[in-house]
Amino acid sequence: AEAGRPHPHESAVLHVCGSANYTDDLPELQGTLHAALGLSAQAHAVIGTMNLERVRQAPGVVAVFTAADFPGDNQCGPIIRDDPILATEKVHYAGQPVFAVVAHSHEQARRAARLADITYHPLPALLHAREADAAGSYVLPPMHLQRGDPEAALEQAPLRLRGQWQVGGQEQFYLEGQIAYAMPAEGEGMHVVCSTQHPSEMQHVIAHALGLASHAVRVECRRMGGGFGGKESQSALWAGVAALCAHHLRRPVKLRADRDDDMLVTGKRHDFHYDYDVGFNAGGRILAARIGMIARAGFSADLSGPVATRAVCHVDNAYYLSDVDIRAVCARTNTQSNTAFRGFGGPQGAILIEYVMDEIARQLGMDPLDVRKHNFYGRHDEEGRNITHYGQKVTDNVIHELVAELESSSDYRQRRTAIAAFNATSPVLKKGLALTPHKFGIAFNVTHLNQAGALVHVYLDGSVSVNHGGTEMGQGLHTKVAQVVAHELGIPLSAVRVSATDTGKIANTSATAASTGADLNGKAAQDAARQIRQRLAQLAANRFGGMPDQVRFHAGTVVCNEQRCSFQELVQQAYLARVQLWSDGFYATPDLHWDGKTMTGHPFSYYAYGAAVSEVIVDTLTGEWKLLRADILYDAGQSLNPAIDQGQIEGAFIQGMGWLTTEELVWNNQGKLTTHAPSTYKIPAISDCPADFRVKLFANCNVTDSIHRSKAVGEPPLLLPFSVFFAIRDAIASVSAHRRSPPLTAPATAESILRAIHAVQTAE
Ligand code: MTE
Ligand code: LUZ
Ligand code: MOS
Repeated sequence: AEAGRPHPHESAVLHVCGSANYTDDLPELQGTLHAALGLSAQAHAVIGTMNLERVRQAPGVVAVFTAADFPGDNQCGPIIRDDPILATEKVHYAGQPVFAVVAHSHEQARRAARLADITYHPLPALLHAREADAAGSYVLPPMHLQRGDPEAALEQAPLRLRGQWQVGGQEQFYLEGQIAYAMPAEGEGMHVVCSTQHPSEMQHVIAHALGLASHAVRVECRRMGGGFGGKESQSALWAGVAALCAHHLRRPVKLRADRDDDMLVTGKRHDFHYDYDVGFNAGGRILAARIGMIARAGFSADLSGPVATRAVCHVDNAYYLSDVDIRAVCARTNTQSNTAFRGFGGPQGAILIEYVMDEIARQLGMDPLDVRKHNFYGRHDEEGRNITHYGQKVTDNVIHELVAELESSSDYRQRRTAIAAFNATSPVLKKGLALTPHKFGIAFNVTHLNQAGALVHVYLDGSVSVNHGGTEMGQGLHTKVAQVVAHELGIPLSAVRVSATDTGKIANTSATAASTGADLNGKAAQDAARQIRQRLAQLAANRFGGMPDQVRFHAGTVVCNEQRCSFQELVQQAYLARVQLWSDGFYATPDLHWDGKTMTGHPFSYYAYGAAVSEVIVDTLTGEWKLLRADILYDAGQSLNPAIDQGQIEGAFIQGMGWLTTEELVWNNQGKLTTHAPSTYKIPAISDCPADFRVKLFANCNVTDSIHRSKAVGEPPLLLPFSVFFAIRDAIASVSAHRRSPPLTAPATAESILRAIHAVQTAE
């Protein structure tokens, strides 16, 4: 059985040998030209005059295009049409693309793009989320969710905690930048190879931009060097510009973003700003909560609506909140349009309640773990305390068992004591410890996106080609889907190959996002493979006698009525008998619904649980710190591939740790992003991984009928490094012998850590 085995990533050897092809590695067609973008120098302005003569005259330049050159819609907004591909009369953020220049070489195009002479009439710019909120500047109407009587419950609560907090944004920092290579096809057609999580959306944007029917546009992606949400909607600008240039010039045009341009142009994870008011009892149990969240959307809506919705649906994290009032707004600021990033608002929702848990514990002098446990959703066999604030019943809760196992396997209590002893005799270096859990809802919260298609082709030599709507960004989706098909047909994994994602093969696909890639495409591919297996089983039963459903497919052999033949022999017989050896497959996740007005329903198919314990050491004189050890227990259900899942968990953990610690986005007071390269924006390095890193999968089986009863793993582990942040906070609190609660905002950079240390010291 191929499902469930720790096979290496299908491209692992190619990856490490440097021979896996990314978009920029494709051999260039003869006559290929290169484009670059001219960016707005201002955060908010009316464009006065745009003199592009010097750009046109620059060496190697072939053409210059602006918004006026779109035969169709100059538009790449994924949901709302507020996102021009190239700026029109106004610019809305510093870095917004205003024109494209095409030259013989990449370098010539980039040099020419700097020569534009554009005059601007500046408009007032809103740069901060709170400032935009105060001005009532939003990209979407506010969201509101209420359950119970939070007003009364807050009044009656014996203890109360009010405050504000914030968490920063995060650049996706995919190693392969945004890129699109557009090749004119016969007639007016266009073939675009690009780095995207959403080929169908690219097809639609290009078709609309060029005024073509969708059938004239084909978009293809073999793999990405990372997407992390940043190529869900925002690959469209690059695909749209490359296609525009290729359309007019009838020559192949490649647009490859330089890292600085990529960071200046594209949106990031939304920074969130919170106001909370929580009532609780002396045991630390939350009785009521009023929570306001401001998500900084940037200049346009993009995916901010579903991001804020996911944040609202994750403020509970693993905790039962009886009476709540939650408001969320998407603030319009004159900055990049923030977009999907691993977790998609879920981390920003959940970390607020974890901050509240930590605050309550510090106020009550309790171990934060005990406060957390006291607030968990009820055990799965327990009625009451198991309906989320948005009305979905939690039927698969394993957080009690999972946290108990991790608490014990990580020696949490013993280490807590040892750390207290260490801190008592260490004046400068302080250690901290934290355990944080997560519960993450799996499914697109936009119900109709939960569908997928696949094609399975069986060739006469018994080898199998699979195509499905999902994209490969390093997460191992193609490996998992190939495993599902190999399992279904009872053949070795080496007999199955997944080909590039292609809009010409599967139509109307959803983005590979919301961690649903394997859930959706695995089921669709299983459906296709199953149909072929059933035809083959019927044939075998006809030949050998017996019932079709008793035919067994295993390890490349077919057994029927005590006779056996190879899979390949049966395939050849099927061909001669004129039996169809390929099939399509389709899947739509059942039982999902959502009412956007009341923010209630059943948006998720199931929940993925996990928990982590982190131990850090902080230098209280410099603010430097190190993660000494991390223990993780993650619920992947019956994992489709434990090796790949472990990689996803490790990667997400370190990526989330970067978000909450060293990665800081800084805009100057003119609205220019000053951290637009790795020299000023610090992502984690291999040296930041803990020397002692213990990742385990929790023994579980999905109660929902997911693909082979597995659970998604792409995004949820990004919530595990909350434990790193709270361990740092714990270390800082020890400076005041845990009498003060450190005012630590995220990211906990060295500066932020020093500020918090200073605050607890001066309060003493
Ligand atoms: N892993 C790698 N190596 N590269 C990526 O870009 N993206 C993450 C996650 N893991 C990503 C990754 C995000 S944001 C999502 S939504 C999921 O993978 C998408 O893939 P899946 O649904 O197949 O898990
Ligand atoms: N919802 C969601 C979405 O939960 N995750 C996503 O990535 C997404 N993308 C687009 C629209 N809704
Ligand atoms: Mo992932 S943020 O859903 O692409």
